[in-house]
Formats: sequence, structure tokens, C-alpha cells
Amino acid sequence: MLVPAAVAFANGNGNSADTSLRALAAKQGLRFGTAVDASQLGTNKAYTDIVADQFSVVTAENAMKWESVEPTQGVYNWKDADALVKFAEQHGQVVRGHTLMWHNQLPSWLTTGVGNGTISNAQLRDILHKHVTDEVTHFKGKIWQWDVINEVFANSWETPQADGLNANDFWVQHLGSGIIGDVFRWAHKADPKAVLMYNDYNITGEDGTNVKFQAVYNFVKDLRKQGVPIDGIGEQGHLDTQYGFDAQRYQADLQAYADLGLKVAITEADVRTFVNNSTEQVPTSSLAQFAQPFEFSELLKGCELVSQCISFTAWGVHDGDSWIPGTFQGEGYGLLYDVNMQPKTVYSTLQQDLELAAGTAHHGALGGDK
Ligand code: 9MR
Repeated sequence: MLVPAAVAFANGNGNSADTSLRALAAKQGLRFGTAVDASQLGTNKAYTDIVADQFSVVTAENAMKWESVEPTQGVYNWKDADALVKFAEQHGQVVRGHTLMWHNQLPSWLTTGVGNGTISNAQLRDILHKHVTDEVTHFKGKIWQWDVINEVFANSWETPQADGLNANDFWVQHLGSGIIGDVFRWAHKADPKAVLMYNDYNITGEDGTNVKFQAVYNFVKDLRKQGVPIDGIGEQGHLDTQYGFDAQRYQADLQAYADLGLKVAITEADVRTFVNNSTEQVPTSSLAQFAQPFEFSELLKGCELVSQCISFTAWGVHDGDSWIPGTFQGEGYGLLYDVNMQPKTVYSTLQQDLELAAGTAHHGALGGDK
């Protein structure tokens, strides 16, 4: 889609004192976003207000995934996804579509059919083609970026295929590596103006190696050489304070993707740490209260310093609504707002980063002459 004019980035009140994340990010031409639970829009006022006021790009956390949009074969349910797109239009926001081909959250009719052999690989390919075409067509002109393919590369601790893909990935296993380029072509045909991304985690050295980065880099470089319509790389940005984070390598890797002629985006940022319990999510280490905003800030600054980085998205609004406690035993505190939807230290840290990058600070004459 065409990116609306810069004025639409901010909250529409035209107030230069607007210190929302979206308004501050707009000053440097960056969009600041969040993943959204579409079913809470309009029903949960505090939640809805934060989404509207603070963010200029939204991603459906689950509502655009295949199991959500086609729970029964041939019967589409666009309700929550359409509601999110409409909300975005009403609030001067753009939408990241997430995600067209992924091994998770597939409808059970599909996985069951493949499992019991009633869906052959040739039929699976046709079904995927229809899914990609129908979904991209449904939202044609309304999606800024699509996460076309999600998480098909092997992790650094797994044995990859020769081309770096995960041989056990559902799609790679059934349809081979060539499916990646095909899905990008199908998506491009259905909406030629959408920015088409490959989205994954640990692809900018966060796991302490550059193995996965190198695999994605080589593969995508080759796709570009073949003329596959891929426009960008989505780095998810799921960090954990217990592992540390090499911010220089992260920035260098983002820049390397960008130097291939690609856009980059931070698509699912959160920084988790150990907490007292999942209800309160108070960090058990007082140092984590500094590590969490610090690593989040490093994620944002790397994006700010790579001019091809077009958006920075947090994976959820508040800690009470995050995937983290349900997946990582004893961890939480990953987002910008706490379980009571109050802004955390990380919120003001990111505000400062955005203000600094916008160059709004003035110190008068150098040397402080009288
Ligand atoms: O946040 C999402 C959570 O609500 C779902 O239950 C989960 C199912 O796998 O997916 C989560 O989002 C994932 C995203 O779609 C892709 N990257 C990893 C995210 C966290 O698991």
C-alpha cells in the first residue's frame, strides 16, 4: 500500500508537545507499533486507548493467522482481522499482516488431512496457494507490510539443510525449499503494493552466533538474484536478560540485510526476565529492572541507526497480555506497560531514545559562554 503522509503518523492532534511513542517516532519517519489482541478493541477501554494513542502501526497478534481466518475449510472468518484494519483506518495507523505461511496455528482440518494422507503434497500446495491468494486479496490495499513467511530456518543449535532451512519445518518437509519463492510470488501477484517480508527470530546474532543470520542472508540474497519479490526482513526481537545481547552485531546484521537492498523492521520486540509470579510480574533481580529497559533501548537504537528500518513493533501492549509467562516458566515483564497497564521504566527510556534521535535537544552556544 502507499504509505500515508507523515502527518498521519502522529495522533492527529497536531500538538508538538505530543510525547506519545507514535508522535516522537514520526519525527524521524519511523513507525512505532504493537501487536494487538483484536478482540479487546472497543471492549477494554484502557487497552483500546493505549493502542490508539501510542502506536502508528498495528499487527494482529493472532487474528490473521490461518487457524483464525479459515477454521473450517472453505469458510472464512475475517471478523477480528477486519475489525483491526478498520480500527487502524480510524486512528491513522497502518497494518502489518501476520502471517501467511507458518508451521504453527494451522487449522486442524489441514494438519489432520496431511497427517492421515487425505491431503497429498500436490493438494497441499494448491491449498496453500489458495490461502495466500485469498487472504492477501481480501486485505488488498490495506496492509502495509506482510510477514509472508515465518520461521522456516534452522536454529544455530539444530542441524540445518544445506540451504539453512529447517528440514523438519512442516512446509519445507512437504513442499521443499522452492515453496518460499513461490509464496512471495503469489503474495506479490495478489497485492503488488504490499511490502513483503521474511520474519524470524535470532536472525541478528541474538543467540550468540551469526549462524542463522548467515543462512537467512545467503538464502535471501539468492532469492533476490532470482527476482523473487521479497522486500524486507522482519527481525522479531525476542530477548531475555539472562542471555545478554550483542547490540553491535545486531545493528551490523540489520545493516547487512539492508545493504542487499532490503527494508528491515523490528516486528515482535519484547525483553523478558525472571519475575516473582505471573500475576504481578515483579522482577526477582533489582538489576533486571535496568537490564530490561537497556536491552529494549538497544533494540530500538539499532533500528534508528539503520536508515532502512521502517518500523519498530512491540509484541503486545502490557505484561498481563503477553505470550511470555505462558511459554517461559517463571519469566515475564517483557513489554512497555505493566500488568496494571501503567507505563514502565522502559516506556520513558524509549521516549528519550526517540526524542534524541529526532534531534530536538538544544544546548545553546558551545562552551556555555555567558
Ligand atoms: O503471541 C502469540 C500467542 O498469543 C500465540 O499463542 C502463539 C502461538 O504460537 O503465537 C504468538 O506469537 C508468535 C508469533 O506469531 C510468531 N513469532 C513468535 C511469537 C511468540 O510465540
